[in-house]
Amino acid sequence: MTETVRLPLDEARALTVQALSRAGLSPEHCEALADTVMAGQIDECHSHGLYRVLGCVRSIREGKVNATAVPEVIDHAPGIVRVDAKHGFSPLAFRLGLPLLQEKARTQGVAALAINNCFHFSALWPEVERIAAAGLAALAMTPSHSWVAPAGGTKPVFGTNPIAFSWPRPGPFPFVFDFATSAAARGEIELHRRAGKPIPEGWAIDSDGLPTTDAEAAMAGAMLTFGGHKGSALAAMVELMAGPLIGDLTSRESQIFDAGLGAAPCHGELLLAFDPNLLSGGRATENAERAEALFDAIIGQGARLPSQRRYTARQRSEAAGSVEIPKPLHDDLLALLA
Ligand code: NDP
Ligand code: PYC
Repeated sequence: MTETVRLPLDEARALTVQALSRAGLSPEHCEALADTVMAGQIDECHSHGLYRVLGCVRSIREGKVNATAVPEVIDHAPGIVRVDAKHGFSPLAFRLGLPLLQEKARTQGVAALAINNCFHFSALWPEVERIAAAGLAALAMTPSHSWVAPAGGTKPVFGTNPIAFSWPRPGPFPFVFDFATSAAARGEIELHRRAGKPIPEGWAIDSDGLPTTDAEAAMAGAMLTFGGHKGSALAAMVELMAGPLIGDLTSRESQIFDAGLGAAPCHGELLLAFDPNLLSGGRATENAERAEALFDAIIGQGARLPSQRRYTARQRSEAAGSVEIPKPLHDDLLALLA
């Protein structure tokens, strides 16, 4: 079993900020990235928690990321906010575009936030949760690098292309799901490789197109979509909606842009926000009750809602005031300060 290290929350955050800052990232980006990776670690989303700091630092050192980028928020149309991330990381761009997205959704019923030219490394649930906290429903999607074969094929075309959705509920925990359209996130395979563990069958094929449970061979071959042709079609939708639709790169184009450097994917992200009150003709309260009845019907039979595991983990981490990470990861993070 891998040895672990327990870090107080403030120490984990300080380590994150120091590592990113040492790599040359501006204070505004350091804060936005630290919030994102700490949220991931607190919710025990290990593939998108502190582990991501390693990839972010590598991306900065490779010289592709604009570490001091100041995102530009553009009031593009009555229902569209555009944020040009100027080749910086996405969390700050999201943070700066969010207020105008919320304002537009409340006025128009529906609004889009198109983030362009961003390096994207994070989970999407922190973003859709923020939108739900403002009483709005949300959808978010983004491509990545072309690592995933289409159903029926053997060569990578799609990214791991996550889709996230949120629905505001009474209390602090909205209904949220957030999943890769591949059988698992790339980060999960990377964590298996780091731990020297095989991956489950059905996640990937090797470079000869044969099923593999070897994480290294999977990363050199192609990942598989979840649900066969269904995940494949959703992955194509994400490519189109968060790529050409908003004037940004597909996962294949992002991979070419990377030129083998192994930096975080660079492309766009599309977020949509919906005002339940305007869209229901002012009957938001009644309709929220009907939504709660739906959730009751799910939970009432012993099924769990997506994000329930995360919310339980969050309560556990907050009560402990600390997070637990593998010792090899802690060592790698400390090495970034040397
Ligand atoms: P998982 O398969 O671990 O989980 C997907 C979703 O399903 C979560 O909302 C999860 O909730 C929920 N879920 C899992 N099991 C159950 C269950 N038994 N009943 C009900 N709901 C369940 O996620 P992925 O590996 O697909 O993705 C992990 C993360 O990687 C995502 O946050 C995603 O945004 C990120 N990612 C980011 C990319 C990028 O380009 N930026 C690319 C690909 C992925 P819970 O968390 O509570 O278990
Ligand atoms: O885990 O697939 C992934 C991923 C890609 C970009 C960020 N996370």
